[in-house]
Amino acid sequence: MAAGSDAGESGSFSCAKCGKQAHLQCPKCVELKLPREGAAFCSQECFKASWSTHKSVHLKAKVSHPGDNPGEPKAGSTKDGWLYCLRKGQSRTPKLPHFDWTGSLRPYPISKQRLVPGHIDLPDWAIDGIPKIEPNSDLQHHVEIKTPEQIERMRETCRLSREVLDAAARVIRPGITTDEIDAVVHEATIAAGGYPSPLNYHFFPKSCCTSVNEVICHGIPDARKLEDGDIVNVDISVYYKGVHGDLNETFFVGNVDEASRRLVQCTYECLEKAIAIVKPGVRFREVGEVINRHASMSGFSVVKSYCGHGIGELFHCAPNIPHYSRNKAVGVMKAGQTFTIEPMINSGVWRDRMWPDGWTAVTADGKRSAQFEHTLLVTETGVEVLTARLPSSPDVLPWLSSS
Ligand code: EYL
Ligand code: CO
Ligand code: CO
Repeated sequence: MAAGSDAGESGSFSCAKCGKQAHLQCPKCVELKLPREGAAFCSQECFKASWSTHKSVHLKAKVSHPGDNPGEPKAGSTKDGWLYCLRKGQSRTPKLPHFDWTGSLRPYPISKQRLVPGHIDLPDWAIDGIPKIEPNSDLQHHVEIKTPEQIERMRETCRLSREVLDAAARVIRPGITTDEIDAVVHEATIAAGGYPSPLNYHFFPKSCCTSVNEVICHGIPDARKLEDGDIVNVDISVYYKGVHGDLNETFFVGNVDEASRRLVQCTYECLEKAIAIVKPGVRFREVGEVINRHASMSGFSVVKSYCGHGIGELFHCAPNIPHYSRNKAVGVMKAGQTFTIEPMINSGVWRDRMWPDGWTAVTADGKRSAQFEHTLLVTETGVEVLTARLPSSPDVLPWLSSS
């Protein structure tokens, strides 16, 4: 991009780079109607030299006023800005797209992107939807051993993530929309000074994932009201103090049938049994054996397309941890590693399909799916569950209730 001449504007500005009198204006700042101060340059050289830092002001402006993004339909053009999501950030449509839906669930319109206040520290995808450090990092191939200082930050962020999930759990009831749950998650996260990691990650439009009934994972919070008898998974990730925490739970909405209750409890037990084997020297591939054994024994199947993952300063990194048996995961666990285990268990076939929105993964047969996730730290003697339930956590998983 080249800076344009400051035609028609009176008043004088100094170059944001060198302080000399400026005659050029950043065209993107003009388009976004940003203050001229800090957007003026004396020369193309100073404009180019400032670009790597200057461009962030455009992105911050877009996050603060996402409704004004060029190319996005204007709010109010259809039903107050509510539109169906179609393909990763590319376009939205007021019409339900054609698809061979596998079950009875359908997408509903989604609300405008939520704002993040300026004082919150942003991960590198917050502005333009593209993670930059993550895909190119060595940590995609080598499992990092965290320092005591990194571990302490992980503890803090994971506890915060747990508190956000608990806030969401407390509002789940028939009649609430998954968008309203997303609002609770978003507000609780920013109130604590964190950034909701899913927001704009690969253009994901919301601050958490809400996966109802046959949705396996990555469901987009939308205008659908939860119904009596639904099951809903809420997946929370928070970025705070430079590290991510990640956990999810599946909740009952009102009165849920016996088969669904068994599925959800079995999925919880799969995660518990997997966590129980975590200690230095154990092969990552063993996790899938334990999970598959318990799920298949109960007559359920294990999703293969989505895996547990390393986590820390990156949202997703090595190791990759499949939840199914006879997997080819490499490596053994070592003290100081942090990763998630997040089994998705189906009541019918293991196979998944993708909705036209490019995110929502559903069961191929339309039967229900459940998931639980924790972020874990391998210790010298075993494992620390960084996202463990707290004394304050709501009593919403009936099989954990004493009476
Ligand atoms: C965003 C991006 C495709 C999440 C997790 C939100 C979804 C589908 C592209 C993993 C990967 C959450 O929480 C996660 N794991 O536990 N992508 C995620 N997105 C997204
Ligand atoms: Co998650
Ligand atoms: Co995860």
